[in-house]
Amino acid sequence: MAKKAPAKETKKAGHYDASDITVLEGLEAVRRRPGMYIGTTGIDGLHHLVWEIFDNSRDEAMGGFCDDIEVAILPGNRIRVTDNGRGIPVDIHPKTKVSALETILTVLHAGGKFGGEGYKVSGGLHGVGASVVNALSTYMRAEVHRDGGKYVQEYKNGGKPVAQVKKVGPSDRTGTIITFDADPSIFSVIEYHFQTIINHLRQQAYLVKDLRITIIDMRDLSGRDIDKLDEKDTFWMRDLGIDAPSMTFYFEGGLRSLVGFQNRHQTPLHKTIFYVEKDFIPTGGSEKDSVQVEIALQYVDDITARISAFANNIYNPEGGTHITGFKTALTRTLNTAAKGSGSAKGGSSSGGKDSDNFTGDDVLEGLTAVVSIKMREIQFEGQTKGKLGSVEALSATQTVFSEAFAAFLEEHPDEAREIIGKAALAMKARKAAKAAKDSILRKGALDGMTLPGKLADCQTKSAEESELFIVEGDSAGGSAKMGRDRRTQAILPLRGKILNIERARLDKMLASEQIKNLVVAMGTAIGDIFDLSKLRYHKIIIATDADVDGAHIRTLLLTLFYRHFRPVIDGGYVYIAQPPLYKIKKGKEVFYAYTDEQRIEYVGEDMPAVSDEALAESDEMETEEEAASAKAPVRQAKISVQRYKGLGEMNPEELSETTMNPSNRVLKQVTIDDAQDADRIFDMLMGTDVPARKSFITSHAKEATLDI
Ligand code: 0RA
Repeated sequence: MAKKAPAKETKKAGHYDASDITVLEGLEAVRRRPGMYIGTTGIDGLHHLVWEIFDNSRDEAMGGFCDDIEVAILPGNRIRVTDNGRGIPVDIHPKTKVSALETILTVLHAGGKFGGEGYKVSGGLHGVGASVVNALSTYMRAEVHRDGGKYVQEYKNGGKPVAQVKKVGPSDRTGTIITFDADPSIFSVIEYHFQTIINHLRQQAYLVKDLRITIIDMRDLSGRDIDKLDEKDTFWMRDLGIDAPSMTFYFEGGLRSLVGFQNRHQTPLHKTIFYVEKDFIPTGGSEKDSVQVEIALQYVDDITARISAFANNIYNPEGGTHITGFKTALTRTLNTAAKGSGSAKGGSSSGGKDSDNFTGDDVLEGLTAVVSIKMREIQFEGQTKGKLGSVEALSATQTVFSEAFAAFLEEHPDEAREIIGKAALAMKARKAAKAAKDSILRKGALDGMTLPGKLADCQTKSAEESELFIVEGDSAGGSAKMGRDRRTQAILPLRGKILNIERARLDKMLASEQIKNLVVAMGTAIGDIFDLSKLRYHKIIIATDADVDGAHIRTLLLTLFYRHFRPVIDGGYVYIAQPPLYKIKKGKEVFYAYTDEQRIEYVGEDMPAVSDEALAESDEMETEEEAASAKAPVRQAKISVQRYKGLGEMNPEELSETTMNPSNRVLKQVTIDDAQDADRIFDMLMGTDVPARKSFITSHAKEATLDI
């Protein structure tokens, strides 16, 4: 555990005792597992060392005690960080015999927390402090200017003090200089990237307004410049007059400047950048619970959102509670403002309906914003601190931003008009995009949402129970609709000639309204997005007429299934209905014959089928008895035989009784072999060999009917 040296009474006499051993063990732990403290021992970890030392100076600046920091990369990749703060206290605590300086540089986590009141925000950037840097350095030197003196203490070999801090001369300024050499036995490479340091320090300069930050790369000195380099004799390296690459950042506007910088290549929609900086004290809390909220934003004329989040000057790429609070407040405030301004949302509506409200996404289009909060006892989610977790930051950000942004919109009518107009445009675009998407879906060739109007669907939603009858012709369709069990049976009539079968190719078939209706009714979609689990009927029953046209249609449907919906066949979901060929009446008894053999069985060889006309008349009779008596004089026997040429000739009751009712009907389950045959036949029918086609049709017409 880290010890708080000044608070403990462990020193007696001399410089080393048990507590120092604890300290050395602490630093040794850092050396054993550096990754736990700085993430990696690669190039990122190396740069972390710079950020750690810099953070201490920056915290001094945030406390208002420092306005100038210089980071120098010296020859040999030595880092030197100078600030003009108060200087780390160097007086030896009479009881501990250890200076604040030595504590900060040798005790884990002692950095920013030391001195309590001096810091508003405790903890360095990565919360581990300067002692970690010391532990991972072969050499460290601390130089402090305060109380009229210049004090120095050096450390070697991973943080071991060479001696106590010593006054080496007078000084008329205040400040701290930390110099260190990263340990090459720890880091895989020791070569700082000037640009990486520039980028990080530029960002930090935006976050701490009125702080001047200078970066100097003095690694490549030559001739006279090398002679001038005396790092121990100067306060600011920049004062040596050495010609070295350097940059200085200073942003009066803080986050406001950062937003301007981020928008430098954009076209802003309004001139004034919104800015707020305020301390939020939660109800019932005190000063120490306060959350400092700082936000700047400006809209530009593109559609992406650029929101940067910081907590205690740590960048949070994944946002967190402060961003949640900000977005909520942004959406609400803009909706309220838009309602107040009436015509803002295109003048069509006075608002009130949810659909007229901006969504969270609407108000983000074209937004550049930086949200930065500072608070004590901060909590992050995950190891990398990529996301702020502190819940207090949510209401703090929401409250501070809501108030300030509403006031801004009121005081800046031009900016308000532009911003609300921008969100309104985004809302319009969103609605238009949705409408377009919806209409594409509606128009989509196989959109399962829109069942064809021709389909008389069943009531049940259970696919296992559901049956789809594909019937040939509208008149059969009408009878089937009347004769069905509407709970479980759906009817899809196909028009008599569904296609010019001789010309149609399969891909063209899919473009046909008739086939499309079937595919939509099935629900599975087709091609890449085919999904058997979406099949809406577990029995798909092809009920075509017992003639050549019927055979054609059946062949075509089976080929369609075979080529495009094979799993539907494999699953055993496709059937062929077998309507009867004859209706036979013997007195009051009615038989249906599904084959000629059956007919002969019922009425004998010599009994011819009656004329269609006679029976057609009899169908119009009111009762069976009347019909029978009407025929009696013609037949002389009370036996009549009717041959059905098509399903359309059956009345609803007959169709129901013979073909649809599960307890009477005969269904043939289609096998993959059947479908394959159909596919072959289809090819032949489609073939260019016209004579072969003709001969097949005539010789197989009967078979095509009866073979099923
Ligand atoms: C503790 C107390 C005081 C200043 C500092 C630490 C301090 C630390 C660092 C680290 C880098 N630069 C720094 N500058 C100051 C305040 C002591 C007082 O009241 O004067």
